[in-house]
Amino acid sequence: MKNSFKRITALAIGLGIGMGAASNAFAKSSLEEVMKERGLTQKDLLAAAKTYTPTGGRDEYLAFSSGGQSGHVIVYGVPSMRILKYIAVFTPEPWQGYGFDDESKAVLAQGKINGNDITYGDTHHPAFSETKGEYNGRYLFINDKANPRIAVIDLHDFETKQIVVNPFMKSEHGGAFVTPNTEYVMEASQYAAPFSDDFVPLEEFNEKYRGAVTYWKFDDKKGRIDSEMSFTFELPPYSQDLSDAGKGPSMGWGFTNSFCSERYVGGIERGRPPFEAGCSQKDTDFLHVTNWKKAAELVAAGKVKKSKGAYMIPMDQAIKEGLLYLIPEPKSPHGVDVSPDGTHIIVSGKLDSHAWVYSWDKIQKAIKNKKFEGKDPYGIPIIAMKDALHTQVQVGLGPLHTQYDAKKCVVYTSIYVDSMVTKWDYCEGKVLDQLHIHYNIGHLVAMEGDSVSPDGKYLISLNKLAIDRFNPVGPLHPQNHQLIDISGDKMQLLYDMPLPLGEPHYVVAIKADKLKPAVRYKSGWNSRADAKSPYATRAGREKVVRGEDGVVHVYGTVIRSHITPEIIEVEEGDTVSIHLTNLERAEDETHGFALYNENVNLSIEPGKTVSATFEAEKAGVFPYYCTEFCSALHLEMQGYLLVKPKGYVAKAGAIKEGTKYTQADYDKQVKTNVDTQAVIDSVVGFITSHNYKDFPEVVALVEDATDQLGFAEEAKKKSESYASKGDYQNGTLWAGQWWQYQVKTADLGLRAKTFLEEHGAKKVK
Ligand code: K7E
Ligand code: CUA
Repeated sequence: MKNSFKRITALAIGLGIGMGAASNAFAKSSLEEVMKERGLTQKDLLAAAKTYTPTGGRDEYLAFSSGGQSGHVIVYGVPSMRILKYIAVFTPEPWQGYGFDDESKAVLAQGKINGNDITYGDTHHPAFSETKGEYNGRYLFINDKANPRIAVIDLHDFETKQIVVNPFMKSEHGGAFVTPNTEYVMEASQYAAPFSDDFVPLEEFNEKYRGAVTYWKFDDKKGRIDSEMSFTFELPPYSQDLSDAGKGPSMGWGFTNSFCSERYVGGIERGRPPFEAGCSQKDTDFLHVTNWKKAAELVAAGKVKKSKGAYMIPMDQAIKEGLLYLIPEPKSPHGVDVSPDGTHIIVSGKLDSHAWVYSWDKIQKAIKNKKFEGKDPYGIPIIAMKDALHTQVQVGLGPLHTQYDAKKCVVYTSIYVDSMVTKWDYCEGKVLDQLHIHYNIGHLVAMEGDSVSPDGKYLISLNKLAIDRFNPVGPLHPQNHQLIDISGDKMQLLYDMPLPLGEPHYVVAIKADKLKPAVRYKSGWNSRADAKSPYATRAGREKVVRGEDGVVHVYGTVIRSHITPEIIEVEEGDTVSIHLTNLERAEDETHGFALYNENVNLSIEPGKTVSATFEAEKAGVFPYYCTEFCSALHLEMQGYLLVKPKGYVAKAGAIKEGTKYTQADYDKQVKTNVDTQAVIDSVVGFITSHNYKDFPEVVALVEDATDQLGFAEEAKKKSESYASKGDYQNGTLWAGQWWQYQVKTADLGLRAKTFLEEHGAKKVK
């Protein structure tokens, strides 16, 4: 009997249906028992110990992952691999109210193309802002491949602030990559297309279709891209791919890959061999080398003309001024990665088993000596491969991207076809280690791997497929990010994390302590514009007014646990604009606002002011409420929008009370309140008799509790005033409100007390 149970359990584990077994494991008390029950090895335990983060623990790094077609950015901790946030970027996202409030709609509207709303993105490459080549933790940029756009995310509040649309491109891939002081954000096109917006037949591909690389000027003070001062290089129709910015000795230069430099145009249906055949004929493609520093000087000197309202440097001008060069590179390359010291550039060709290491020193010499092997059909000088190459290393089949280690000369290259990571030395040109992953790695990321001083430690393999790794969830599988320990000589696989949101391409990871996000906004803040909102409303100043614009403006507030106003009356046909300010100062006291039928859904973090404008087309009753479980009386955080028929005349009479209250009710409530106050006093006694001021978290809680107690005092006065006049209906109700504030105070006080107990606060005299 016992044996057969064991067998069934083993079978269940083998089949991956070990739910019962897993929960049994919890009942076991010794490590050995748990290991046996779950079939874990010593190696597993070691891996677990390296990733497991106990409750309340923090991660050393934060990873910002592209969210692929979701158009978001995914934030997770390393090494725990716990997902912390999805940042809405190109796509509406209800939890954050993104694309539902007027303020964020304005950001999304910046991303319109030819007047069309584009409410998704194909995000590929996130990049941190840098100072002297180090991540400074202030901004994150990300590109949209499908619709050539770049977004700016402020890491002060993890919100998207700006979207810029490339005026020349019709698709892109080589963004976002930043120059060492975030002077510029690089964006290179992918599929060649005419710069103009009209029809151009494919027969004119060579003459009229173009590639490009744009250097978006970043205004660090404003935290926004300055389109006016940005410029674009016109490039041949070579299907430009990834980019990277030079640093150190290569500072001032940018590098951009290409594939299909054959300039092949497919057309299976016309009987032409497909793109994939025509785009892989030549043994080499071109690495584009652009001098942005000198280009910026030309722009500043007024020597660059504008086209479509933006600075554009035509190829002949770039050639004449010495701003643009080509170098042959391995066929159909993908990544181009500049070394932390800026001396080398690694390019891998997907259809070549080698990684190629270029020497910036050699490239520079060739440019200086005007030593070229010829020109391309557009007259761009070509530096011979032998005059640029440092070495070639056989790394495996289908090498894609390379990341740099903290150890000098050590790099990791993703090997797509062989599904592995190759660790190698680019100075000596030798392979050091290889690790198989599951399956088909795309990008990979090492900690602070794109900075001038990579940290190494962990590597994450960003896999395209998740076959046999997780419980099946239908034909569409999650992606799989695999955490690898690279601190030793041998790489060690630690953990699989499924990522079920779009196809993430690239990730960047930053030391967590470089990020200092806010816990609240300045009161009445429009977070998207980073300015005080004209609709900011203070407590007691709530109002509904018909503005000069004919719009009914509701200036409202939210605070535990009520929305003011609780009743909004408008007339059918009115345009209504509801502006809500969250009066909370307490951490994590976000309120939501959902309104029936109008597609209004807001997220109002402490201090924030958001607006929702809509047409009240039909008369009716429209309940609204808070969507965040913000307090015990959260369900009661509700109200009604009453849209009255035109010319409606109110019927006489007051609202009939559902329940009548007497003096006995009043006395009972007051007794409860007095008892509650005793609890509060004892908690306050505990807190003040300890060194709570040494704990900023507790100081914040105490501040919040003091506010709530102040509100309780006001309600108490109202209650007593009504009762003294014999109005026990209002007296009881206000006594109830007085109690509500007491409950919030007690809740905060208890949280503070628990915190002090858990953190070993000391008694003071
Ligand atoms: Cu998928 Cu960098 Cu767009 Cu490679 S990219 S994998
Ligand atoms: Cu505010 Cu629920």
